[in-house]
Amino acid sequence: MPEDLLAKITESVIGGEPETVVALTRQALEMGLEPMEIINRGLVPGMDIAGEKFSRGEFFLPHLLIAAKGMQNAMDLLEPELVARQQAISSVGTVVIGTVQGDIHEIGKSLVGTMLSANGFKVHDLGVDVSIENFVVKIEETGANIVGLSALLTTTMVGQREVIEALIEAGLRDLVKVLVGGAPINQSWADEIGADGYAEDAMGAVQVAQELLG
Ligand code: B1M
Repeated sequence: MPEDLLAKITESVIGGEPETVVALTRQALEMGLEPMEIINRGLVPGMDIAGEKFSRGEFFLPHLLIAAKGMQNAMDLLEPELVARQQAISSVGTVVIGTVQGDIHEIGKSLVGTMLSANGFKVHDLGVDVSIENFVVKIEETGANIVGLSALLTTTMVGQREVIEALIEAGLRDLVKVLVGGAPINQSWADEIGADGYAEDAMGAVQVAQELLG
């Protein structure tokens, strides 16, 4: 049953069993489950529960790391499937994406990058803990239409504002749309810092990016 399999994926993410996560993810694909369904109903709930346990002091950093390893290994399997399922469209725009300075959370940012790429955007992923200068330099170098700024911590979300300020200073603000996201981010924060768009998840990011480029 797909429900049972998704529940087992969730459990094995929480239980810190990366090899089982990958084996079950492969099984789910073979059963015909859609990659986004496996991500949203199997893997992400596992990460959320691991995060909640961490907040309650039941889990420590090594638990989060091993849970993340399970999800990342499963994503290695799912990413080519995600890309293959989308229609190849000629490039609809260029995106520079990264997680802001001081923040090393990678999985959500990478998923957003993969979905943008699968939907025809040319994506330059700068990785995590990206300095303000690196964002600016890459935007100049690539002539990107959109910059995607991910932040997972309340202490690093201010980095999104700092990138916007640096873009204004560099005279690039009118040339590039700013898309922000990450667990602590919401529309009112995006409005407050003068971002052009906010998305709650990876599919939402694709939709907003498409809207931003008209
Ligand atoms: Co961290 N961590 N973590 N962590 N971690 C959170 C974010 C936390 C909520 C856990 C908790 O306490 N409940 C908490 C933040 C609290 C806060 O600030 N309010 C937290 C903390 C406190 C920390 C540390 C400070 C812990 C410590 O050291 N004491 C530390 C900080 C390190 C740093 O960055 N400097 C830390 C470290 C880590 C690990 C390294 C162990 C690991 C990351 C490993 C890795 O990425 N390679 C980790 C993990 C795994 C998590 C949780 C459990 C899961 C994050 C994740 O990957 N989710 C997380 C709790 C949680 O989120 N439930 C937590 C799955 C992923 C698909 O979702 O990243 O939300 P997400 O991305 C979504 C959306 O947010 C959105 O779309 C994505 C896909 O749908 N989105 C965008 C993301 N970016 C977007 C960009 C967009 C648009 C949408 O446009 C550009």
